Amino acid sequence: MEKLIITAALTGAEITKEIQPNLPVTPDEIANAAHECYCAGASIVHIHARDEEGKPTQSYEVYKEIKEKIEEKCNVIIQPSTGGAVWHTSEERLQPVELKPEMATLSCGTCNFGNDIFVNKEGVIEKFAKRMQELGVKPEIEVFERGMIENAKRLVKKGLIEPPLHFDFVLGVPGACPASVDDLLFMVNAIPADSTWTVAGIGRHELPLAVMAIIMGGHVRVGFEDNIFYKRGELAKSNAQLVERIVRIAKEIGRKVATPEEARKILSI
Ligand code: KMH
Ligand code: ZN
Repeated sequence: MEKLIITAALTGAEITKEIQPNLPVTPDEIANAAHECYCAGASIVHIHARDEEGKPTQSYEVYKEIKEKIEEKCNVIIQPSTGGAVWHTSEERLQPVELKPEMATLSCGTCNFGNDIFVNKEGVIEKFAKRMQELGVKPEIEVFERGMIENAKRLVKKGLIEPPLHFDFVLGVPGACPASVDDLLFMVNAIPADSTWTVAGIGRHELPLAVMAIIMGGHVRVGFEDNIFYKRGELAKSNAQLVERIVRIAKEIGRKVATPEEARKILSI
């Protein structure tokens, strides 16, 4: 089995310091959290930027500062979000791709997102894919619903993304695909055979789906964007604490953890 790629989704766009006081929001906090997660065993950090008031921003400048600060500390794969927050315009969302990071997310469809709608029209998805292709940025295809896999396959047919594809199944978002074992299998069985995949279980689904992925040969995403608790009723101390647990479980199950260099090879970056 391939080594395990652990992604740390450090901040997200929805969580606040009020509900998770250890949430990294400033560029320094995000870079420190990225470094801690790298030291713990993460090979990818998924980044959402915040402005000086702590609100989600897709500002090129803020992402640049975060990227530079992380690069000063370690060679972890930096994966900015192009999803941003549900209220960002597509122009805002695309800005961090201009930094030519090794990877960026590419959400491949529209879905309910709690009481909001996360809008990704076909034309916007294609525009994002094209720009990533032009700049040599590897897309991580974010899948919140089954149909999004078909949208990604259409992008391949149109020559806008190239196999091997890398998928992230985000399961358990209220209003989108739930997070049962059957849901995960349904997704995994629908992707092209040469693809790689990771799973991001939301809230209490994070840990069981991560364990499933470790066993199945998939990869794992954990972090405050998806889940702020270490266990029921107990907030996590840091993103790194969540990464450390995955490393321990992987070791117990006999799955080795990938370094960033190994992750680059697995993902054909
Ligand atoms: N914040 C969500 C609306 C991504 O990073 O690409 C979208 C999201 C996906 O988090
Ligand atoms: Zn995200």
